[in-house]
Amino acid sequence: MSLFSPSPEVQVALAEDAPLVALESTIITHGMPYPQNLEVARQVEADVRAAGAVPATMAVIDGTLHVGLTDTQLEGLAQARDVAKLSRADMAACIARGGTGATTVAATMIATRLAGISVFATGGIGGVHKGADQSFDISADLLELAQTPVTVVAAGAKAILDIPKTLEVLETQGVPVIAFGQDDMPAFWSRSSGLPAPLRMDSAADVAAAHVQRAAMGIPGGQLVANPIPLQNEIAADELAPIIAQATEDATTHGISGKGVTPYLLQRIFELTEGRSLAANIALVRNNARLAAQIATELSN
Ligand code: PSU
Ligand code: MN
Repeated sequence: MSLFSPSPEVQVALAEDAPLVALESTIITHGMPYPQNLEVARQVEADVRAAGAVPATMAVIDGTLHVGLTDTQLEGLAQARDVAKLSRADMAACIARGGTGATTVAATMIATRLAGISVFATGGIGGVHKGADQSFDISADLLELAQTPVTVVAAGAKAILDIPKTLEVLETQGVPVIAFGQDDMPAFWSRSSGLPAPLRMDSAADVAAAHVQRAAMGIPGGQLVANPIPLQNEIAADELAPIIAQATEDATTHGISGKGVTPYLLQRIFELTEGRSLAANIALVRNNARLAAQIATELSN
């Protein structure tokens, strides 16, 4: 039984050991509104190609785990409503049932490993939510980073999360958190969270070398590369703070829990910033895709 279906382009790249960059699909179905989600998904794939690598967007469609999507499949996902959000817990069940779903960071990492790909680009990872001492809401993304050997390029964790606690969990789980080109941990829409990152690297070659070293030593798990949003696209943290507080309060008022929390907060912040959060989000995902392509190129050399 073949566990996944590569697109023709991905199949060729895998056979030739060409650089590949995995991309997730929850950002398309649950992270951005249509039609911007489709435009971004296409643009990010184009960015990966322009940087000399092959994009592999992951999704489960009618019971098949696709590694690399056709444009028709991408469009179908972008327009679909009520698509399942698949993480480590539900991806296998969805496939077994013949269902359709978008992959989160955790599920995309699993697909990435199955396909033999090493690098994955996204916007932001899930983490420890504010109020986690009561809700226990900690994203499966953190535990996936601890066990699946994929280098994930993200713009840090969103300020909707408790960033200090997210860093603590990553440290406990033995996940290298690498700020790229600066000392501070980035915070998604803002270049700095005000907290120092545990590690700093300044070149794609260094990130690739650390990935190889970890594998050679048999240390399970991946690396998180926290790549700051480009300066011209940044939204100041103090400007966002009241908006995030409002969105978080609204989530509590409406009794949102479990898988619904992150999509609800993203949608609410989009509304409250009148779409400005989206422009920044798009810029940082593209920036991450370009860095991931460089890391993948270093790894294939
Ligand atoms: N953070 C973002 N944008 C996103 C997500 C997280 O800034 O689109 C998505 C990713 O797919 C991530 C998932 O893996 O939300 C985390 O969901 P949860 O918090 O339910 O684990
Ligand atoms: Mn959660």
